[in-house]
Amino acid sequence: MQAIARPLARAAPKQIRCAAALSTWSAVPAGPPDPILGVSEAFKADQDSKKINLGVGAYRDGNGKPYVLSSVKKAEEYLSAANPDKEYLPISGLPEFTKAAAKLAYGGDSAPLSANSVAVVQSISGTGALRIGGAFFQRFFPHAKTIYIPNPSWGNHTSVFRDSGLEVKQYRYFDKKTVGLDFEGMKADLKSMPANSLVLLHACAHNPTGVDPTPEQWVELSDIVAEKSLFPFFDMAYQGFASGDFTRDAFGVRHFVSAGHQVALSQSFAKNMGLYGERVGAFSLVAADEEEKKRLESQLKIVIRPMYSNPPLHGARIASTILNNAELYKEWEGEVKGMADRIISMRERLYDNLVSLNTPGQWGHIKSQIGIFTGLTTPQTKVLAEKAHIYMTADGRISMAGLNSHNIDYFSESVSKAVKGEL
Ligand code: IK2
Repeated sequence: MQAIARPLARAAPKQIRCAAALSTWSAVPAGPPDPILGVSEAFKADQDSKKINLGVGAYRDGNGKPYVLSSVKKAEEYLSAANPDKEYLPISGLPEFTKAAAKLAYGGDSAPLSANSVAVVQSISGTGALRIGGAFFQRFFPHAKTIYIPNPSWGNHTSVFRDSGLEVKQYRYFDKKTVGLDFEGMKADLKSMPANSLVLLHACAHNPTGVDPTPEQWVELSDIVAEKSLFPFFDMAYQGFASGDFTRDAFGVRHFVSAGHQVALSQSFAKNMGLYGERVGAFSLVAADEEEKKRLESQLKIVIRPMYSNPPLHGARIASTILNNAELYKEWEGEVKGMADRIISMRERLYDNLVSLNTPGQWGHIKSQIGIFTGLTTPQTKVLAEKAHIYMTADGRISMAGLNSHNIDYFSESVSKAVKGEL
Protein backbone atom coordinates (compact mmCIF):
# COMPACT_ATOMS: atom_id res chain seq x y z
CA MET A 1 0.00 0.00 0.00
CA GLN A 2 2.72 2.43 1.04
CA ALA A 3 4.84 1.79 -2.06
CA ILE A 4 1.94 2.82 -4.29
CA ALA A 5 0.82 5.76 -2.19
CA ARG A 6 4.17 7.59 -2.04
CA PRO A 7 4.87 8.07 -5.75
CA LEU A 8 1.26 9.20 -6.30
CA ALA A 9 1.55 11.79 -3.54
CA ARG A 10 4.80 13.15 -5.04
CA ALA A 11 3.29 13.37 -8.51
CA ALA A 12 0.20 15.26 -7.42
CA PRO A 13 1.49 18.88 -7.42
CA LYS A 14 2.72 18.57 -11.00
CA GLN A 15 -0.63 17.19 -12.15
CA ILE A 16 -2.60 19.98 -10.40
CA ARG A 17 -0.40 22.71 -12.01
CA CYS A 18 -0.94 21.15 -15.39
CA ALA A 19 -4.70 20.80 -14.93
CA ALA A 20 -5.03 24.45 -13.81
CA ALA A 21 -3.25 25.75 -16.92
CA LEU A 22 -5.57 23.79 -19.18
CA SER A 23 -8.79 24.43 -17.27
CA THR A 24 -11.94 24.36 -19.33
CA TRP A 25 -13.03 27.46 -17.41
CA SER A 26 -9.91 29.59 -17.84
CA ALA A 27 -11.78 32.06 -20.08
CA VAL A 28 -14.68 32.55 -17.64
CA PRO A 29 -14.39 36.11 -16.32
CA ALA A 30 -15.07 36.93 -12.67
CA GLY A 31 -18.55 38.46 -12.36
CA PRO A 32 -19.26 41.61 -10.38
CA PRO A 33 -20.65 41.22 -6.84
CA ASP A 34 -24.44 41.49 -6.56
CA PRO A 35 -25.25 45.19 -6.09
CA ILE A 36 -27.52 44.46 -3.10
CA LEU A 37 -26.15 41.30 -1.47
CA GLY A 38 -22.58 42.53 -2.12
CA VAL A 39 -23.23 45.34 0.37
CA SER A 40 -23.80 42.78 3.14
CA GLU A 41 -20.42 41.22 2.34
CA ALA A 42 -18.66 44.59 2.70
CA PHE A 43 -20.57 45.16 5.96
CA LYS A 44 -19.52 41.80 7.37
CA ALA A 45 -15.87 42.52 6.63
CA ASP A 46 -15.99 45.87 8.53
CA GLN A 47 -14.91 45.40 12.17
CA ASP A 48 -16.05 48.78 13.52
CA SER A 49 -18.61 48.58 16.35
CA LYS A 50 -20.61 51.51 14.96
CA LYS A 51 -21.19 49.85 11.58
CA ILE A 52 -24.73 49.86 10.16
CA ASN A 53 -26.07 47.73 7.29
CA LEU A 54 -28.81 49.52 5.36
CA GLY A 55 -28.20 47.51 2.19
CA VAL A 56 -30.42 44.46 2.00
CA GLY A 57 -34.12 45.05 2.52
CA ALA A 58 -34.62 42.66 5.39
CA TYR A 59 -36.49 43.67 8.54
CA ARG A 60 -34.52 44.11 11.75
CA ASP A 61 -36.00 44.55 15.23
CA GLY A 62 -35.45 47.53 17.53
CA ASN A 63 -32.02 46.10 18.43
CA GLY A 64 -30.93 45.59 14.84
CA LYS A 65 -31.44 41.82 15.02
CA PRO A 66 -33.25 39.54 12.54
CA TYR A 67 -36.82 39.06 13.67
CA VAL A 68 -38.76 35.81 13.74
CA LEU A 69 -42.46 36.55 14.12
CA SER A 70 -44.26 35.04 17.10
CA SER A 71 -47.04 33.82 14.77
CA VAL A 72 -44.37 32.00 12.76
CA LYS A 73 -42.89 30.40 15.88
CA LYS A 74 -46.36 29.24 16.96
CA ALA A 75 -47.10 27.85 13.50
CA GLU A 76 -43.84 25.91 13.69
CA GLU A 77 -44.83 24.52 17.09
CA TYR A 78 -48.18 23.32 15.68
CA LEU A 79 -46.37 21.76 12.75
CA SER A 80 -43.82 20.03 14.89
CA ALA A 81 -46.59 18.61 17.13
CA ALA A 82 -48.42 17.32 14.05
CA ASN A 83 -45.18 15.66 12.89
CA PRO A 84 -46.03 15.83 9.17
CA ASP A 85 -44.17 13.81 6.53
CA LYS A 86 -41.52 15.18 4.19
CA GLU A 87 -42.98 13.91 0.93
CA TYR A 88 -42.69 15.95 -2.28
CA LEU A 89 -45.28 18.65 -2.78
CA PRO A 90 -47.29 18.65 -6.02
CA ILE A 91 -45.60 20.67 -8.80
CA SER A 92 -48.02 23.55 -8.15
CA GLY A 93 -47.35 23.51 -4.41
CA LEU A 94 -49.37 23.16 -1.23
CA PRO A 95 -53.04 23.70 -2.20
CA GLU A 96 -54.08 25.11 1.23
CA PHE A 97 -51.27 27.65 0.89
CA THR A 98 -51.86 28.74 -2.71
CA LYS A 99 -55.59 29.14 -2.08
CA ALA A 100 -55.02 31.28 1.01
CA ALA A 101 -52.27 33.32 -0.69
CA ALA A 102 -54.60 34.20 -3.55
CA LYS A 103 -57.30 35.19 -1.07
CA LEU A 104 -54.88 37.47 0.76
CA ALA A 105 -53.92 39.21 -2.47
CA TYR A 106 -57.20 39.43 -4.34
CA GLY A 107 -59.51 39.69 -1.30
CA GLY A 108 -62.10 37.22 0.00
CA ASP A 109 -64.86 38.83 -2.06
CA SER A 110 -62.90 38.86 -5.33
CA ALA A 111 -65.04 37.91 -8.32
CA PRO A 112 -62.42 35.72 -10.08
CA LEU A 113 -61.80 33.81 -6.86
CA SER A 114 -65.54 33.23 -6.39
CA ALA A 115 -65.70 32.02 -9.99
CA ASN A 116 -62.71 29.74 -9.35
CA SER A 117 -60.89 31.37 -12.26
CA VAL A 118 -57.51 32.25 -10.71
CA ALA A 119 -54.66 29.97 -11.74
CA VAL A 120 -52.16 29.93 -8.88
CA VAL A 121 -48.97 28.04 -8.17
CA GLN A 122 -46.53 28.12 -5.27
CA SER A 123 -43.16 29.65 -6.12
CA ILE A 124 -39.68 30.00 -4.69
CA SER A 125 -40.56 33.29 -3.02
CA GLY A 126 -41.13 36.46 -5.06
CA THR A 127 -38.11 36.00 -7.30
CA GLY A 128 -39.27 32.53 -8.28
CA ALA A 129 -42.78 33.84 -8.97
CA LEU A 130 -41.37 36.51 -11.30
CA ARG A 131 -39.26 33.87 -13.01
CA ILE A 132 -42.22 31.52 -13.55
CA GLY A 133 -44.19 34.49 -14.86
CA GLY A 134 -41.34 35.54 -17.17
CA ALA A 135 -41.05 32.03 -18.60
CA PHE A 136 -44.81 31.70 -19.01
CA PHE A 137 -45.08 35.04 -20.84
CA GLN A 138 -42.12 34.15 -23.02
CA ARG A 139 -43.86 30.94 -24.02
CA PHE A 140 -47.52 31.94 -24.24
CA PHE A 141 -48.03 35.70 -24.35
CA PRO A 142 -49.41 36.11 -27.85
CA HIS A 143 -47.94 39.59 -28.32
CA ALA A 144 -44.41 41.06 -28.18
CA LYS A 145 -41.81 39.41 -25.94
CA THR A 146 -40.97 42.70 -24.23
CA ILE A 147 -41.66 43.68 -20.64
CA TYR A 148 -41.67 47.30 -19.50
CA ILE A 149 -40.44 47.89 -15.95
CA PRO A 150 -40.29 51.19 -14.03
CA ASN A 151 -37.16 53.31 -14.02
CA PRO A 152 -35.72 52.62 -11.49
CA SER A 153 -36.83 49.19 -10.38
CA TRP A 154 -35.61 46.39 -8.13
CA GLY A 155 -32.17 45.52 -9.50
CA ASN A 156 -33.02 41.87 -10.11
CA HIS A 157 -36.06 42.52 -12.33
CA THR A 158 -33.95 43.05 -15.44
CA SER A 159 -31.93 39.86 -14.91
CA VAL A 160 -34.96 37.74 -14.05
CA PHE A 161 -36.87 38.78 -17.15
CA ARG A 162 -33.85 38.66 -19.49
CA ASP A 163 -33.05 35.17 -18.29
CA SER A 164 -36.69 34.28 -18.99
CA GLY A 165 -36.13 35.28 -22.61
CA LEU A 166 -37.94 38.63 -22.53
CA GLU A 167 -36.58 41.94 -23.72
CA VAL A 168 -36.64 44.53 -20.94
CA LYS A 169 -37.50 48.20 -21.49
CA GLN A 170 -38.25 50.95 -19.01
CA TYR A 171 -40.99 53.49 -18.44
CA ARG A 172 -40.62 56.71 -16.48
CA TYR A 173 -41.50 56.39 -12.80
CA PHE A 174 -39.41 58.50 -10.46
CA ASP A 175 -38.88 62.23 -10.56
CA LYS A 176 -35.49 63.02 -9.05
CA LYS A 177 -36.38 66.70 -8.67
CA THR A 178 -39.49 66.20 -6.57
CA VAL A 179 -38.25 62.88 -5.15
CA GLY A 180 -41.76 61.66 -5.98
CA LEU A 181 -43.74 59.89 -8.67
CA ASP A 182 -43.27 61.19 -12.21
CA PHE A 183 -46.93 60.54 -12.84
CA GLU A 184 -47.14 62.57 -16.02
CA GLY A 185 -44.04 60.83 -17.45
CA MET A 186 -45.38 57.43 -16.43
CA LYS A 187 -48.76 58.05 -18.06
CA ALA A 188 -47.16 59.41 -21.23
CA ASP A 189 -44.89 56.35 -21.48
CA LEU A 190 -47.77 53.92 -20.92
CA LYS A 191 -49.77 55.72 -23.58
CA SER A 192 -46.94 55.55 -26.10
CA MET A 193 -46.26 51.83 -25.64
CA PRO A 194 -47.34 49.53 -28.46
CA ALA A 195 -50.82 48.10 -27.78
CA ASN A 196 -50.76 44.79 -25.88
CA SER A 197 -47.44 45.47 -24.19
CA LEU A 198 -46.58 43.68 -20.97
CA VAL A 199 -46.04 46.10 -18.05
CA LEU A 200 -44.60 45.34 -14.65
CA LEU A 201 -46.11 47.35 -11.78
CA HIS A 202 -44.89 47.34 -8.17
CA ALA A 203 -48.08 46.75 -6.19
CA CYS A 204 -46.88 48.71 -3.13
CA ALA A 205 -43.73 49.93 -1.37
CA HIS A 206 -41.89 50.48 -4.65
CA ASN A 207 -38.32 49.19 -4.47
CA PRO A 208 -36.01 51.16 -4.49
CA THR A 209 -37.82 54.53 -4.30
CA GLY A 210 -40.56 54.02 -1.68
CA VAL A 211 -42.85 56.03 -3.98
CA ASP A 212 -46.27 54.55 -4.83
CA PRO A 213 -49.22 55.83 -6.87
CA THR A 214 -52.14 57.10 -4.78
CA PRO A 215 -55.48 55.22 -5.06
CA GLU A 216 -56.73 57.91 -7.46
CA GLN A 217 -53.61 57.48 -9.58
CA TRP A 218 -54.08 53.69 -9.64
CA VAL A 219 -57.56 54.26 -11.03
CA GLU A 220 -56.16 56.46 -13.80
CA LEU A 221 -53.42 53.95 -14.55
CA SER A 222 -56.00 51.17 -14.80
CA ASP A 223 -57.95 53.25 -17.34
CA ILE A 224 -54.84 53.82 -19.48
CA VAL A 225 -53.91 50.14 -19.29
CA ALA A 226 -57.44 49.31 -20.51
CA GLU A 227 -57.39 51.93 -23.29
CA LYS A 228 -54.07 50.66 -24.62
CA SER A 229 -54.87 46.97 -24.00
CA LEU A 230 -51.67 46.66 -21.96
CA PHE A 231 -51.15 43.58 -19.81
CA PRO A 232 -50.46 44.33 -16.11
CA PHE A 233 -48.03 42.10 -14.23
CA PHE A 234 -48.02 43.08 -10.54
CA ASP A 235 -45.06 42.39 -8.29
CA MET A 236 -46.34 42.35 -4.70
CA ALA A 237 -43.36 41.68 -2.47
CA TYR A 238 -44.53 43.85 0.45
CA GLN A 239 -48.25 43.39 1.07
CA GLY A 240 -48.98 44.72 4.57
CA PHE A 241 -45.43 45.82 5.03
CA ALA A 242 -45.96 49.23 3.44
CA SER A 243 -48.86 50.64 5.41
CA GLY A 244 -49.45 47.89 7.98
CA ASP A 245 -52.77 47.09 6.27
CA PHE A 246 -53.11 44.20 3.79
CA THR A 247 -56.19 45.65 2.08
CA ARG A 248 -54.71 49.10 1.63
CA ASP A 249 -51.48 47.72 0.18
CA ALA A 250 -53.44 45.57 -2.28
CA PHE A 251 -55.49 48.49 -3.58
CA GLY A 252 -53.78 48.63 -6.99
CA VAL A 253 -54.10 44.89 -7.66
CA ARG A 254 -57.69 44.71 -6.44
CA HIS A 255 -58.76 47.79 -8.36
CA PHE A 256 -57.27 46.45 -11.61
CA VAL A 257 -59.02 43.11 -11.10
CA SER A 258 -62.38 44.72 -10.32
CA ALA A 259 -61.95 46.87 -13.45
CA GLY A 260 -61.78 43.65 -15.46
CA HIS A 261 -58.03 43.32 -16.12
CA GLN A 262 -56.61 39.82 -16.43
CA VAL A 263 -53.64 40.51 -14.17
CA ALA A 264 -50.57 38.40 -13.51
CA LEU A 265 -49.33 38.54 -9.92
CA SER A 266 -46.16 37.66 -8.09
CA GLN A 267 -46.36 37.37 -4.28
CA SER A 268 -43.65 37.02 -1.67
CA PHE A 269 -43.95 36.10 2.00
CA ALA A 270 -40.31 36.95 2.67
CA LYS A 271 -40.96 40.35 4.21
CA ASN A 272 -44.49 40.26 5.59
CA MET A 273 -43.97 36.90 7.35
CA GLY A 274 -40.23 37.27 7.78
CA LEU A 275 -39.82 33.96 5.90
CA TYR A 276 -36.85 35.20 3.82
CA GLY A 277 -34.81 32.00 3.66
CA GLU A 278 -37.84 29.71 3.59
CA ARG A 279 -38.61 30.99 0.06
CA VAL A 280 -42.40 31.20 0.16
CA GLY A 281 -44.29 32.84 -2.68
CA ALA A 282 -46.97 32.43 -5.31
CA PHE A 283 -47.57 33.26 -8.96
CA SER A 284 -51.09 33.69 -10.26
CA LEU A 285 -52.98 34.57 -13.41
CA VAL A 286 -56.58 35.71 -13.60
CA ALA A 287 -58.25 33.53 -16.21
CA ALA A 288 -61.50 34.09 -18.09
CA ASP A 289 -63.19 31.11 -16.44
CA GLU A 290 -62.54 27.85 -14.62
CA GLU A 291 -61.81 25.90 -17.79
CA GLU A 292 -59.15 28.44 -18.84
CA LYS A 293 -57.69 28.44 -15.31
CA LYS A 294 -57.19 24.67 -15.59
CA ARG A 295 -55.39 25.06 -18.91
CA LEU A 296 -53.16 27.79 -17.49
CA GLU A 297 -52.32 25.75 -14.39
CA SER A 298 -51.42 22.76 -16.52
CA GLN A 299 -48.94 24.91 -18.49
CA LEU A 300 -47.54 26.57 -15.36
CA LYS A 301 -46.73 23.09 -14.09
CA ILE A 302 -44.93 22.32 -17.34
CA VAL A 303 -42.90 25.52 -16.89
CA ILE A 304 -42.01 24.61 -13.28
CA ARG A 305 -41.24 20.90 -13.61
CA PRO A 306 -37.92 21.22 -15.48
CA MET A 307 -36.86 24.26 -13.41
CA TYR A 308 -36.98 22.76 -9.91
CA SER A 309 -39.57 19.97 -10.06
CA ASN A 310 -41.65 21.06 -7.09
CA PRO A 311 -41.42 23.78 -4.42
CA PRO A 312 -40.13 23.62 -0.82
CA LEU A 313 -42.46 22.36 1.86
CA HIS A 314 -41.68 23.83 5.26
CA GLY A 315 -42.21 27.55 4.63
CA ALA A 316 -45.43 26.94 2.72
CA ARG A 317 -46.72 24.91 5.66
CA ILE A 318 -45.89 27.76 8.05
CA ALA A 319 -47.60 30.34 5.85
CA SER A 320 -50.59 28.09 5.31
CA THR A 321 -50.97 27.46 9.05
CA ILE A 322 -51.02 31.20 9.72
CA LEU A 323 -53.27 32.13 6.81
CA ASN A 324 -55.83 29.42 7.62
CA ASN A 325 -56.01 29.82 11.40
CA ALA A 326 -58.09 32.81 12.55
CA GLU A 327 -56.17 33.31 15.80
CA LEU A 328 -52.71 33.10 14.23
CA TYR A 329 -53.83 35.30 11.34
CA LYS A 330 -54.93 37.99 13.78
CA GLU A 331 -51.64 37.81 15.63
CA TRP A 332 -49.73 37.98 12.32
CA GLU A 333 -51.73 41.05 11.24
CA GLY A 334 -50.71 42.78 14.47
CA GLU A 335 -47.07 41.85 13.98
CA VAL A 336 -47.03 43.13 10.39
CA LYS A 337 -48.53 46.39 11.59
CA GLY A 338 -45.89 46.54 14.30
CA MET A 339 -43.09 46.18 11.75
CA ALA A 340 -44.61 48.77 9.42
CA ASP A 341 -45.14 51.19 12.31
CA ARG A 342 -41.57 50.81 13.55
CA ILE A 343 -40.30 51.72 10.08
CA ILE A 344 -42.68 54.68 9.88
CA SER A 345 -41.44 55.93 13.29
CA MET A 346 -37.83 55.70 12.04
CA ARG A 347 -38.80 57.78 9.01
CA GLU A 348 -40.21 60.47 11.30
CA ARG A 349 -37.18 60.46 13.54
CA LEU A 350 -34.74 60.61 10.61
CA TYR A 351 -36.63 63.52 9.09
CA ASP A 352 -36.72 65.43 12.42
CA ASN A 353 -33.02 64.82 13.00
CA LEU A 354 -31.91 65.94 9.53
CA VAL A 355 -33.99 69.11 9.79
CA SER A 356 -32.81 69.96 13.30
CA LEU A 357 -29.20 69.43 12.20
CA ASN A 358 -29.82 72.06 9.48
CA THR A 359 -28.92 69.56 6.77
CA PRO A 360 -29.04 71.31 3.39
CA GLY A 361 -31.75 69.92 1.07
CA GLN A 362 -35.40 68.89 1.18
CA TRP A 363 -36.12 65.85 3.34
CA GLY A 364 -39.93 65.69 3.30
CA HIS A 365 -39.81 62.63 1.04
CA ILE A 366 -38.42 60.55 3.90
CA LYS A 367 -41.79 60.88 5.62
CA SER A 368 -44.00 60.74 2.54
CA GLN A 369 -42.39 57.63 1.04
CA ILE A 370 -43.75 54.27 2.07
CA GLY A 371 -42.31 50.89 2.87
CA ILE A 372 -38.88 49.70 3.73
CA PHE A 373 -36.82 51.81 1.33
CA THR A 374 -35.97 55.45 0.96
CA GLY A 375 -33.50 57.22 -1.25
CA LEU A 376 -31.15 59.94 -0.08
CA THR A 377 -31.40 62.89 -2.44
CA THR A 378 -27.66 63.41 -2.33
CA PRO A 379 -26.23 59.92 -2.13
CA GLN A 380 -22.86 59.99 -0.40
CA THR A 381 -22.64 56.24 -0.24
CA LYS A 382 -18.90 55.89 -0.66
CA VAL A 383 -17.89 58.36 2.02
CA LEU A 384 -20.53 57.04 4.42
CA ALA A 385 -19.14 53.52 4.06
CA GLU A 386 -15.48 54.54 4.24
CA LYS A 387 -15.67 57.14 7.00
CA ALA A 388 -18.79 56.27 9.01
CA HIS A 389 -19.08 52.47 8.45
CA ILE A 390 -22.60 52.90 7.08
CA TYR A 391 -23.46 50.59 4.17
CA MET A 392 -26.19 51.09 1.56
CA THR A 393 -26.59 50.36 -2.13
CA ALA A 394 -24.66 52.57 -4.54
CA ASP A 395 -27.78 54.40 -5.72
CA GLY A 396 -28.31 55.79 -2.20
CA ARG A 397 -31.17 53.44 -1.36
CA ILE A 398 -31.41 52.83 2.36
CA SER A 399 -33.32 50.06 4.04
CA MET A 400 -35.13 51.89 6.84
CA ALA A 401 -35.54 48.59 8.68
CA GLY A 402 -31.84 48.70 9.57
CA LEU A 403 -32.36 51.85 11.65
CA ASN A 404 -33.35 51.75 15.31
CA SER A 405 -33.30 53.94 18.41
CA HIS A 406 -29.65 52.96 19.08
CA ASN A 407 -28.22 53.98 15.70
CA ILE A 408 -30.62 56.58 14.28
CA ASP A 409 -28.84 59.58 15.81
CA TYR A 410 -25.40 58.42 14.66
CA PHE A 411 -26.83 57.75 11.20
CA SER A 412 -28.56 61.16 10.98
CA GLU A 413 -25.41 63.00 12.12
CA SER A 414 -23.25 61.10 9.64
CA VAL A 415 -25.62 61.82 6.74
CA SER A 416 -25.84 65.47 7.75
CA LYS A 417 -22.03 65.75 7.86
CA ALA A 418 -21.71 63.91 4.53
CA VAL A 419 -24.15 66.27 2.84
CA LYS A 420 -22.31 69.29 4.28
CA GLY A 421 -18.99 67.81 3.09
CA GLU A 422 -17.73 67.52 6.68
CA LEU A 423 -17.24 63.78 6.92
N1 IK2 B 1 -39.72 42.08 -5.99
C1 IK2 B 1 -39.32 43.15 -5.30
C2 IK2 B 1 -39.80 44.50 -5.72
C3 IK2 B 1 -38.49 43.00 -4.19
O1 IK2 B 1 -38.11 44.08 -3.52
C4 IK2 B 1 -38.07 41.72 -3.83
C5 IK2 B 1 -37.20 41.54 -2.63
N2 IK2 B 1 -36.07 42.28 -2.58
O2 IK2 B 1 -35.37 42.19 -1.44
C6 IK2 B 1 -34.01 42.33 -1.50
C7 IK2 B 1 -33.57 43.75 -1.59
O3 IK2 B 1 -33.93 44.46 -2.53
O4 IK2 B 1 -32.83 44.18 -0.71
C8 IK2 B 1 -38.52 40.63 -4.57
C9 IK2 B 1 -39.35 40.85 -5.64
C10 IK2 B 1 -38.17 39.20 -4.31
O5 IK2 B 1 -37.94 38.83 -3.05
P1 IK2 B 1 -37.92 37.32 -2.57
O6 IK2 B 1 -37.48 36.47 -3.70
O7 IK2 B 1 -36.97 37.34 -1.45
O8 IK2 B 1 -39.31 37.04 -2.16
